[in-house]
Amino acid sequence: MRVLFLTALPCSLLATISPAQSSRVASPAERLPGRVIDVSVGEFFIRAPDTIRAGLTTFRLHQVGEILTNPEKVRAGNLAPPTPDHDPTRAFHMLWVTRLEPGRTVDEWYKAKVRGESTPWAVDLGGPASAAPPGTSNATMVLEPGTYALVCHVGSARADKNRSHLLKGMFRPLTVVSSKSPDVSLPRPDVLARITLNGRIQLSRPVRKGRQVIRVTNETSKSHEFIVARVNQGRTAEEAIAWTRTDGTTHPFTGVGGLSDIPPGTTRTITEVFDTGSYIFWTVRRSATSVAVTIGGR
Ligand SMILES: [Cu+2]
Repeated sequence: MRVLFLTALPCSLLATISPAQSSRVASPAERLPGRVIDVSVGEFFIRAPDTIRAGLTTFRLHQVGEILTNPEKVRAGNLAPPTPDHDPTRAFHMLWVTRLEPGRTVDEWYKAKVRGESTPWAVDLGGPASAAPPGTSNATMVLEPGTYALVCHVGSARADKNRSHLLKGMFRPLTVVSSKSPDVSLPRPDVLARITLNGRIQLSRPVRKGRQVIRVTNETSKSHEFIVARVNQGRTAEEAIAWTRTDGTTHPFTGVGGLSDIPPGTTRTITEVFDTGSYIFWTVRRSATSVAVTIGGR
């Protein structure tokens, strides 16, 4: 596993808001693997437990900031161009789980980030991407005992550090304590998604309607995000892949899940519930690195 530096963090998800359009089916279809840890994110905070047990863990991410309380404002703001006074991505949050080497503290890690220092003793494990409320996103991984930081790195890759959610306070410590008999077996996947050369995505089989466990493996030497979005009604997958914020149209897709980051050579699992319709998966939202997925009626 390699260390992920902030400047290399992908943040291309950040244009996925669209009018509320839930593609989710209610539980029990949304049951998640392992111990489920609910994490809520808003401007600019992370709410989560302080301590959890080691083993198979699913982080379930809830957006509770203005995207939930004032979606019209966020939608308009997201379509407006960035200026020194306006950050179109201020209300979009993802989660990165970072494990610190023994003896290191989250305070020490944050101070290093503020100073712009590298932290080779902090290992990024990725986490869930963003989903439009009321949907949630999730990421499943096996956690060892130790000290962790939960972080939102949105905006951190930009030269303008005024937009860094981390520097605005979006981090918190998490202690993982040992468990007597931790569950460490990953859930059986319905679909394997391989990220190959230059971020291309290869799926092992068609994605089906309903609950799908997708195991994503990054076979490249670079970090990649893996985004799952639903194509909005009346729009097409091709339009969604090609769309830019300056097109003068509303968003053609809605974020439903995925991963903020998959470090090189690692595997992460997501659980999504698909309804009939069109979806796109991408590492970078371009035709070469996106896959259109159509879910039939049965
Ligand atoms: Cu954030």
